[in-house]
Amino acid sequence: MSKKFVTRYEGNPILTKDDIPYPVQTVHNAGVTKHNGRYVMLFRSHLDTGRSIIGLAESDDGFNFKAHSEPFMVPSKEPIFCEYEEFGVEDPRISLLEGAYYITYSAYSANGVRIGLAKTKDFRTVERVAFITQADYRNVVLFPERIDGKYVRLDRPHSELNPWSIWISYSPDLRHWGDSRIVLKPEQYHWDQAKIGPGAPPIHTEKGWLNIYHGVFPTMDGHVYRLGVASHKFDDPARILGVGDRWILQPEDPWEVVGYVHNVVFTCGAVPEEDGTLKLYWGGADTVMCAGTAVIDELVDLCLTDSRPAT
Ligand code: BMA
Repeated sequence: MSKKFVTRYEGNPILTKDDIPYPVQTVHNAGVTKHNGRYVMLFRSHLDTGRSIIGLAESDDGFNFKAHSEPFMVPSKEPIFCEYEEFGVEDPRISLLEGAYYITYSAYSANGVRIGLAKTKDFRTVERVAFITQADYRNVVLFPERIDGKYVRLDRPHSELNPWSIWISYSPDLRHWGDSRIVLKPEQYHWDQAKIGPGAPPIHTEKGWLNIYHGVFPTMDGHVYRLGVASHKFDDPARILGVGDRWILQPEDPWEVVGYVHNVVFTCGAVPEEDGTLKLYWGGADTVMCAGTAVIDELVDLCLTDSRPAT
């Protein structure tokens, strides 16, 4: 039997639409962080219009979450923002950066999909900061600290010519981004051959930044979404130290195999713990939220010792 890198929580799924006090069709693709010793989850929900909003749930142990009575983010009514998020807000990622929690989310409108940046200190109020990409971007994760004085992110533009790949970009102020370079591409005839994208915000480890990303494989029965890992050099994250050849998680539980979109495990968040493990969170079949644990060193070793080419 091949090695299991992620141990699923026995109580999965940890959050479903039945746990939400307002009407939603799904609970999936959540960013998770710790705030004042508690776990805070921002989850995406489809409404019965097919558009998405973002809800908030909290937990003491990282597995048993209770949702707040109201959504946390719905499409903005404010000028500029309302033009670009009318069709919904999706797939939030949370990074604690210099004392504030920054949320990157996909904003959908007739103008396409682009990335919004929002900010909160307490998860009670939230303010929009700016749109930080043009259209045709999803899956943006911020590094949790400045590197060489600059803010850094991994992003995933989509274009027709290039296979959808992971890029890196830099900013002096979190609003203006540039110096973009491609760092990680799908590998041909491999589990992540169709497209890849950043998943959880990068995690600081002793051997570089751990990047848990999603990769997609096309089959006659539709696309399969799985998760894999890459390690980036600590002081120069444009340099990849290794990319794990094997996936770390694939759809296996019934609620990952069947749902709103079949055969999907999709992460937007992982929380590192002091004991060297991390809690990994993923949406199952775009329908429910699931959790599991992994040993950080094992994920890093997979990147460094059993690697496939990065580009
Ligand atoms: C991607 C995004 C995700 C979703 C995944 C599987 O393109 O839309 O939000 O989880 O597809 O449907």
